Amino acid sequence: MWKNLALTPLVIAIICLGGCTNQPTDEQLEVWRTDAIARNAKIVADNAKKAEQSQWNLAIQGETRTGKSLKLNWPQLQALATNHHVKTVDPLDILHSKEIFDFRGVPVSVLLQQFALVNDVTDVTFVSFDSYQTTLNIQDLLKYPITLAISKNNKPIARAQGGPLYLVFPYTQYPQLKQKYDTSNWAFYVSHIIVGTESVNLRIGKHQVNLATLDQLPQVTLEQTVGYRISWPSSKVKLSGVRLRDVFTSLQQPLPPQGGVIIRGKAPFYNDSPVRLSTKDLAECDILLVTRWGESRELIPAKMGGPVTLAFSSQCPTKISQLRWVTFVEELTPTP
Ligand SMILES: Nc1nc2c(c(=O)[nH]1)N[C@H]1C(S)=C(S)[C@@H](COP(=O)(O)O)O[C@H]1N2
Ligand SMILES: [Mo]
Repeated sequence: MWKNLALTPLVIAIICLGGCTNQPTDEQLEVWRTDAIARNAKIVADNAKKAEQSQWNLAIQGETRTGKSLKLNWPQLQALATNHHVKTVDPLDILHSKEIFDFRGVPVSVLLQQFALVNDVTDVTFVSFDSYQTTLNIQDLLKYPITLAISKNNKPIARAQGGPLYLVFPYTQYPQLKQKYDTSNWAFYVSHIIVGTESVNLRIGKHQVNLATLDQLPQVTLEQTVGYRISWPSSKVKLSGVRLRDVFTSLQQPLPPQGGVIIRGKAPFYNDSPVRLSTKDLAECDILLVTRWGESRELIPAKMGGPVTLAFSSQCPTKISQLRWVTFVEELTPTP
């Protein structure tokens, strides 16, 4: 126990302040110990919060001017946010839903003008740390000061309030925005902006795989409801793609029989909680990388989590079909 306590020397110093001749009682020791643990946890949590903000990045992907995705770090975001304010209610701050807050941040229009091919697309999709996504019309983003806020009433935005980067709409100044964009469009902890839709580019072990490569594999079609609801019909739809196990066979990269594969999507959340499937799971039922949907086999837009989504056939055993469908699949890593 004592060994795990980072403040142990301090605790001992406190114990010894009154001279170390009088032994503290076990109860007194227990109080000090609990105190120190609590203080220690708070320091660790405060540091984590500070680090979280200064280490936050915003990726801009899809139809960018350079054709490549780019990443803005925190100092760059701060520099872009110097003097832009949006004074609005915050409908997600349910305890203060009437109050008008002073948000400071980066107007999305500035990011689009600077980094995106604005004439080529209609949609811009925001992806958040927790894999939440919301899609807006680019003309609205160019017309209204919809903003990625970095501070609220002059304070950094706490994680619990949607920080460090919170997509806010100028509801108070432009009430008409409320009709088109409701509270579900306000996005907490935004980590990615996708202009239009990206092209398929998967990292699979040592390989980079594009759509042409996936199209050479046997195509499988499922007909079922989608495992996440955003932007999809709630009825059954056709989903076409390739079996995960066929991907590894075709790359001549057999998965370890006792191991499996880790699947990560765009959201940073997958770094801590990737979806893991065993080689046995993949043999058991159809687990697909879906690239097309509907009768006319349309490509999957960013609005629907595309270009590549991980899908489980409803024929899979419940322990598999209950797993999270991964949107914006980017990386498949074999594991022993
Ligand atoms: N990152 C992120 N932003 C989000 C959500 C979410 O789950 N994650 N939920 C949306 C929805 S549907 C609503 S109604 C509001 C409030 O969500 P809450 O009730 O889960 O706080 O935040 C929106 N923004
Ligand atoms: Mo919601």
